Amino acid sequence: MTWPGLKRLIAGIILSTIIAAGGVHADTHQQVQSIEENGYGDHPDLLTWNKVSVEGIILNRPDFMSDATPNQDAPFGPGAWWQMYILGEGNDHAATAVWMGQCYENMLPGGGIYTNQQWLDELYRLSCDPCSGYVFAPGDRVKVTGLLKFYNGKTNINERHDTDPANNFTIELIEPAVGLPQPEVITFDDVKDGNDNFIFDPNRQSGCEYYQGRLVRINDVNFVDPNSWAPDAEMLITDGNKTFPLKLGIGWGIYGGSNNLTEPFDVVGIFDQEGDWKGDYRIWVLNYDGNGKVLTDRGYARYNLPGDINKDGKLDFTDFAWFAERWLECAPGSGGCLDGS
Ligand SMILES: [Ca+2]
Ligand SMILES: [Ca+2]
Ligand SMILES: [Ca+2]
Repeated sequence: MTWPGLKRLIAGIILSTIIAAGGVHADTHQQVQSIEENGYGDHPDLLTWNKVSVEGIILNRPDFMSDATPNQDAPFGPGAWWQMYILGEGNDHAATAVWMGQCYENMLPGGGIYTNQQWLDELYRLSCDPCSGYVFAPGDRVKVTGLLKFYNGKTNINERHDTDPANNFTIELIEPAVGLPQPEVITFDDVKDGNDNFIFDPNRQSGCEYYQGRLVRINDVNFVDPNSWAPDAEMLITDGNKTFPLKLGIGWGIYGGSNNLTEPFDVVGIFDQEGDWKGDYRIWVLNYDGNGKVLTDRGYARYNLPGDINKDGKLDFTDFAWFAERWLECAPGSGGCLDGS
């Protein structure tokens, strides 16, 4: 071989070694969420065992979205489950949900069930960066690597409902505390047509698909039925003309049970889809800080009254009853309570 030929060979070997060391390249969230005309996902790795990586900003605290308390004996469905949304940045106008459950056997025979301790270990593994031990929070920039699975309108990263460690996904820190972006302001007309039906664009350039998974704000709305407020409740908001589904999370500002919003109010939440591939969109608000004007959690309350559990600015029997009702409850993994349980 001539010297120039040998040089090209060496350069080629070095280059391919660098590429191999780089591991899985990151897909955009737009690539992962891409769909066919009927709304079903069309990413090629929905049909392979290749793990896919995406990068973006953590949008939510999983514990405000679902109750992940271990329950290995859950009779139906996944029992305990956990979900985190990862938001694309820059031109990557999409987002991907990362999901797992404890009792896959109820969902997919052969999928297995995590024991309560295994489930807690899995959640702990996913709650912090594997190298540094840094504990994740909303606003962190991370890289998620795992298998893709389409579910009810979204392409998720999950374990394909199998406890086999080969199906694990990983979350790695890229940069801590980058911060949450400002929500994108939308109107009912952006996502609902003249007949109050969801606008569905399979190219995902407009309508509901364009906002799926994104942090959005919708201003000047009323509840259709304010009395349906409850943790995890499905509500409806309206501008007096069109309506949109709103799902409340289980953040403890919502658990307190207080709806003190002055109508009309604004909403900031995650634009989600779960159900029909071309419909069943909703805005998911995971917590409420009691501010009275915007249904969202800005991270601080309207009043600074220690012990005001439902954040209504009053320390009264409601707070006491809430406290008394849960006296001596303790969270799994907290080391047990005074009564030794
Ligand atoms: Ca969709
Ligand atoms: Ca696993
Ligand atoms: Ca109170």
